[in-house]
Amino acid sequence: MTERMTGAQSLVRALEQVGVDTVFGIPGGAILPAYDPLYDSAKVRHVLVRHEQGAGHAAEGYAQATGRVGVCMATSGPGATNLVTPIADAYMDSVPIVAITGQVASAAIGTDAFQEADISGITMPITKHNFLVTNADDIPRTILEAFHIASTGRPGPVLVDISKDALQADTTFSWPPTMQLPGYRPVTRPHSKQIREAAKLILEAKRPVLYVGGGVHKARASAELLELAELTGIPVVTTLMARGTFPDSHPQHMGMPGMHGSVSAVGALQKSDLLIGLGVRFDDRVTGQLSTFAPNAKIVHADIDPAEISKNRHADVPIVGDCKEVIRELIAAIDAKGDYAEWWNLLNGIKETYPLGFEEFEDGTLAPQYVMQRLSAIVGPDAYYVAGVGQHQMWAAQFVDYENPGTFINSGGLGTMGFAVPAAMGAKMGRPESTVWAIDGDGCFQMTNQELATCAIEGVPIKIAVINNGNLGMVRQWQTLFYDKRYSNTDLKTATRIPDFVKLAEAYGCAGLRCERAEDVDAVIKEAMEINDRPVVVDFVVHADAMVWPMVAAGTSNDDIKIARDMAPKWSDDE
Ligand SMILES: Cc1ncc(C[n+]2csc(CCOP(=O)(O)OP(=O)(O)O)c2C)c(N)n1
Ligand SMILES: [Mg+2]
Repeated sequence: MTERMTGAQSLVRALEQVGVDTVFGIPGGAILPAYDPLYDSAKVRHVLVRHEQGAGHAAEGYAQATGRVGVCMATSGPGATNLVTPIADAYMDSVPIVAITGQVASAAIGTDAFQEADISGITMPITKHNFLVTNADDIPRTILEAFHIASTGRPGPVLVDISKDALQADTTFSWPPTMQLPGYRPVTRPHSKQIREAAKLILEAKRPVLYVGGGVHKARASAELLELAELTGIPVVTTLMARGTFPDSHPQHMGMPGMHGSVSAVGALQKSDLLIGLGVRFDDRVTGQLSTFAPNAKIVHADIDPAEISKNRHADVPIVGDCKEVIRELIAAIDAKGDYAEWWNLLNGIKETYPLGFEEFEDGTLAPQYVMQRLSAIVGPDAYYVAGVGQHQMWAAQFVDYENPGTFINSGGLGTMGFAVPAAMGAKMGRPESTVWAIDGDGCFQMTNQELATCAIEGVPIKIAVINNGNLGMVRQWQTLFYDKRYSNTDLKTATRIPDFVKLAEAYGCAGLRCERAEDVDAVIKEAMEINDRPVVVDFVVHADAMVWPMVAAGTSNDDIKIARDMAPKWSDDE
């Protein structure tokens, strides 16, 4: 099919052709030509957000909940630069989004024109790829390429910056265009020799661990993972990005490793003689001090991105490939069972001795971890939980039980405060039939809560648990531990009800509830679960001094994990 139309019309047609149903954005001068045909599209719903950062995180939430590419749109200059944070966030967490920005007219590029910013230059290091389009004829092909790049191989953000004159020019639309991506050929099939080597190491190992990261769910390989784990009997740890990829309730699950991981997960890695890393980055938050990380372990490292392999820790057996195919081939290659009985004795001992726990407060104030446990118990594992960044995020990772892949959505790599509300909105729009709870901090919530207006107006009834400890709690925790309790600029004074989150919720057309005592938690959660005609904000007023434990202090060894202040687990009886 070939039709005459404007560049802007061809953009909207291309979006329809690649299957876009939702775009989050805000118009402005340079992108305005695109908003005109968008007005008529019967297939693409544009959601008018209140801040472009919200558009970007909403696209991420949509992408993570659906597995499809999320889309956001902004105008040139400040509109585009407001997308920088979510683009960087998507890059760090390998989230497939396409960001479409208007650019000043091509003749004005480089003249410091009104609202000009070199957004393709700015985002060069934080996008998987980006395009500057100045010719209307290139728009459909560029859109097709952008969606292909964002969603294949290691997923990630792609920016398409289109000059205003290209949007306004006449062009011919024909579909499908031919992609021109020489050199872009992600390797998905693992090399069979590497698989054989890995299988051999697995059989020889006495203390193997499946170290599972966000890449496994991105490859939609959790069923294969379960099969491999049960076939081999190897213990599994799930990183922050992999919570739910392997069921928490499974007896082989050792928990989350890392700075705030469980003793059993951290201990399993440290004492292992073989780590089978699947879709992981050996991130510093998992390894702790790199030189002392899993000192006796050989490494099998499978990832679709060859740049990840041996980036932080040398891989004895590197495997480049899609995790689904890698795991399938490992299953096929493993024809006997290793003997891991002693290993399991040790690990089960650690798991029993050091379960996750928390402190209750004698003055009757609410423990935030208790709120998580009750949310988990009442709301259940079929909901999506979307966290902000800070202590509440760690408690959400620790104390909510995840049974289903992809049900915990958070900002892992970049650690972006303000992620939760807009990402929850995007997740709910992608999965309208599911319950979506944002678990946010009182600090984070104040960064992006304006998207409550979007949710209320667009009919997106998310639920938000604000874990209100009155402080930038995670920073305060570090001040308690490492800065002699000198609380420089971490008291938000939220305890003085500035703002009053219940009134704020109501001002935005949402329901607002408050909970301050343990005995009310269940009733408030149930009340929130019953409100489905508008978003609900619950202000959980919790104790300011609750801390996240266990903890491996930044830069120290995983071996020095503490289960509370100055309290180390006893490892001695194991070797
Ligand atoms: C955009 C941004 N600015 C600053 C930080 C540093 N930071 C990390 S956690 C945190 C505190 C978050 O406070 P709150 O949302 O109240 O969560 P809490 O830790 O109290 O649960 C801060 C300031 C960050 N991660 N992101
Ligand atoms: Mg806080």
